[in-house]
Amino acid sequence: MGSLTKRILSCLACVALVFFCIGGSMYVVEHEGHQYDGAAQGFAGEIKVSVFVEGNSITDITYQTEGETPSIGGSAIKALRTKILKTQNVNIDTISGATYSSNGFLSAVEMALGEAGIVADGSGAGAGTAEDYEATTDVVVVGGGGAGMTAAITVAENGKSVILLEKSDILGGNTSRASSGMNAAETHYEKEQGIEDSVELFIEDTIKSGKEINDPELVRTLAENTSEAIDWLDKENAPLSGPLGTMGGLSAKRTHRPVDAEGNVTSVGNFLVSALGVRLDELGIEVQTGATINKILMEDGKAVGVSGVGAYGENITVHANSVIIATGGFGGNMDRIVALRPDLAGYISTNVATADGDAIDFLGEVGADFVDMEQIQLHPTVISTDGALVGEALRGDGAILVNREGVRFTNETGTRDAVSAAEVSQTGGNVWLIANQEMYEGSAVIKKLDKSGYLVTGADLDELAKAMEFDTNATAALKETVSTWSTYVASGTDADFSRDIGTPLTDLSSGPYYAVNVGPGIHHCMGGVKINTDAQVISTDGTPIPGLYACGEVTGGIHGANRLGGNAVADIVVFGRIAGENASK
Ligand code: MEZ
Repeated sequence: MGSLTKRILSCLACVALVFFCIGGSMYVVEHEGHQYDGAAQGFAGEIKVSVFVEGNSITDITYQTEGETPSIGGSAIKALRTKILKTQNVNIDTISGATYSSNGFLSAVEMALGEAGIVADGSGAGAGTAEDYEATTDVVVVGGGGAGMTAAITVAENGKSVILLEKSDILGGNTSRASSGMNAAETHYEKEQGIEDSVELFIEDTIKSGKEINDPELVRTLAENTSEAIDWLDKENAPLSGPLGTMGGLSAKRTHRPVDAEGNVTSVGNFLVSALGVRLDELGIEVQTGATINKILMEDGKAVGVSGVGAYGENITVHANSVIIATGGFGGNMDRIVALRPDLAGYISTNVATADGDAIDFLGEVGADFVDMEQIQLHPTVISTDGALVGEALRGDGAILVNREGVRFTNETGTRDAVSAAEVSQTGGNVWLIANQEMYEGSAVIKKLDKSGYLVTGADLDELAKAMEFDTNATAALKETVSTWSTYVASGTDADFSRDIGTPLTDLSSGPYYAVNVGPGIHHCMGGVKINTDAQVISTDGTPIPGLYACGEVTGGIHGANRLGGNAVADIVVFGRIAGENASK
């Protein structure tokens, strides 16, 4: 802004009038203070802000964004705006998972404040104040990951009012970490792609992987509803329409995957969180982020709401006819993990920090029962430095695992418990996942790993081995391993580990090659609160707790002792819909 404009602005009255249009009607909003504008680049376009300043205080911030996804960038910007207004400080952290949007918004605000000539350092009037929040709705959903978002959308589509409360600053939870896809059987996509599969096979695979301790009725409900869940996602503009993939322990290619605008197979988690975030917005669903819920309100034995605290210490109370708990597992809370499973101390976790298991306490207080709590899963391909996930479907697409001696050591498409256990006994407890250019082309997942700096590469296997710091023996072994593997793909038989080779995208016989160093990491809590097939929470006396529902990773019993990759995404959509349906009744 030039100095002339600045002078004109400072001559304006202390109440700025902002005009904007919604659906053709002109609205005039009054803002206390002088208006200063700023702009900066966000994730996918420019973020423009108007900051209203009175004296040394920021009285309001309005913004316009281009291309920020509502659920990620949009909710990060909303959270940052609230934080700046409440703290009167712009020196705040960016929001994890939305760094570009956060940086763009903060830079635009700083630009406007520079024009205003004030330093927002926490000294402005109103810093640290926060009003209590109290509301009444038909249904309150606690937890804004995939299960909670699905449940809230289902409630709103049933014509009922719903408030979605999320502890973190942004929506998505652990769903945003899922990479590979969603398992579903007898879908129209399977038919179109000529895949033979059945609900019964889905059930068989799930129970076998779960070592037969799964609740068979919950498994049947999951399997029978996946096809309809896929149709529902189509309708919500979240089609998992890409080439079907496979994961460890699946007897059919039933992993449904999304594609991005360029046609690359992309990560299912972010795809769903973005698409469902758009639906939350379209349906006008109220979302409160930064809300830590610690109590279920009960009246005459029925759940009638929740209470907790907001990000600024304000009290949060929501009264509702029904309560849905969708807070995820506790894989982000090492204290809880180690208390149940001391053998898992020291493992990295793929989970978001807010997957902390708070709900175990407040569900326990209202008499809920729990199952299989010590059943905690290690995912075999996790980056040990930061817990980033290397999607399991990459192995289904043809990648192999080799140890530091350059040798395959297991069936890469075995179940997660088997592959993780095999990795632990290799030198250093970590291994290399090998892919090639054929896989790289068409995979937004591999391209993203590359962009994030996780991959090493080589034009041929000698170069790749050098990049992996293999010695001469390991390099020779790697070349032998890949050449043998290519013959196994050609013959369709893995003479070493009986891997079901299927129809991989590649036989890995040609480069360039890519590799990523991985090992096991804490991934999924199979145990959790007990539910029935209507997603009602079951009490310790075996009866459903009226008005109380749960869905997603907070629940236990579906996955038994070992979840199949791709079944968590199926779980959140299927049981999110069931919880939403029943809670709206
Ligand atoms: O189901 C999962 O945990 C999943 C989709 C993970 C992955 O490997 O991508």
